[in-house]
Formats: sequence, structure tokens, C-alpha cells
Amino acid sequence: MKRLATCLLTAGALALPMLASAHDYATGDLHIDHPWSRPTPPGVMMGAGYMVIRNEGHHDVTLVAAQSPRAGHVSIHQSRMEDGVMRMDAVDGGLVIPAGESVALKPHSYHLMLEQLDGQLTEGERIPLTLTFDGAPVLEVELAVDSLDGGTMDHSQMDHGNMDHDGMDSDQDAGAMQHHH
Ligand SMILES: [Cu+2]
Repeated sequence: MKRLATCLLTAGALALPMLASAHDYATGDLHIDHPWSRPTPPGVMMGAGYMVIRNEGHHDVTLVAAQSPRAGHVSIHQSRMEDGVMRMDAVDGGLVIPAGESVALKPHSYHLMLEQLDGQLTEGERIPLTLTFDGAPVLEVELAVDSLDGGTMDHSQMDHGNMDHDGMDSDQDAGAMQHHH
């Protein structure tokens, strides 16, 4: 939550050039705050996409798909603890943003999974991402690659190295991972 507070503060202070890196987007009734990702280690073919999506309208909106020129496929996932093990599942039917509410895509929760990356995601990069909604126009955003937690919470290690991914063997090479799409 510290991160979100920082984003909101910087968004309110855009007049200051040093804070110009804060970024947010809008489409229809949706506001998307600070899309970001983490740097990936060499050889890891998957990365994550995080953001906060706020629906200021009177109708539910569903995030149904995402695409990036840097990834062969982008999935919508949810991580959760089950019997002490972090698991990750595809979100069937898309991610619903209820009317008047916000949904946070963040580590250990909902996230976008960038699969079959064309190379490492490196600190400071911006990764183009197209978001497709049911109930709002398509939106182009950029994920800011940022090593927020000093590497100790690295998505690709914690969420994928030690996790039962869709019931598959956790030793399986992340690059070879495929989902049931
Ligand atoms: Cu995932």
C-alpha cells in the first residue's frame, strides 16, 4: 500500500518535473494507475504486470485479454495460498472490475502473466501492453519496469519457482510452461 500512496501523491504533483515518471491512463469509466512490472532474471521467460484498475462507472467492466509485443502470450492470473503453497490459476472469463470499485493487480494476488518473453525485462524499461475490456474501449498502456522490493519478492522466483502452477510440476522450466488456453 505504500506504493499506491506514493503513486497518488506523485499524480497530484505533476507540475514537478522530477515526478513526471508517475503514469496513469483512462478508458471509458476506467482509470488505470501505475502499470508496472519487475525486472526478470536471465533465462526466465515469464514476467508479471501489475496495476490498479478503478471503475468509476455504473456498470461492471471486465478485463478480458491483454497483449504485448514483448510476450508471446499474456494471461490473467490469480495467486493464492492453498495449504501453505502459493498457487496460480488463470482467471476464467476475465477479471471483473465491479461498478464503483477498484481491483489491484499486485504481487500474490491478481496479475497479468507475460509468457514467452522475447528477452529480459530490465529496470527502467517501458513495456507496451494492450488491454481489452468488455464494457470499456481498448487501451494501450506501458508497464514501468521497477525492482520495487529489492529483489526479495521477485515474482518469477516466488510465484513461479516455488509454486504449483496450475497443478504442474514446480520443477518444470518456466519457459516451457503453457496454460490451458
Ligand atoms: Cu502468474
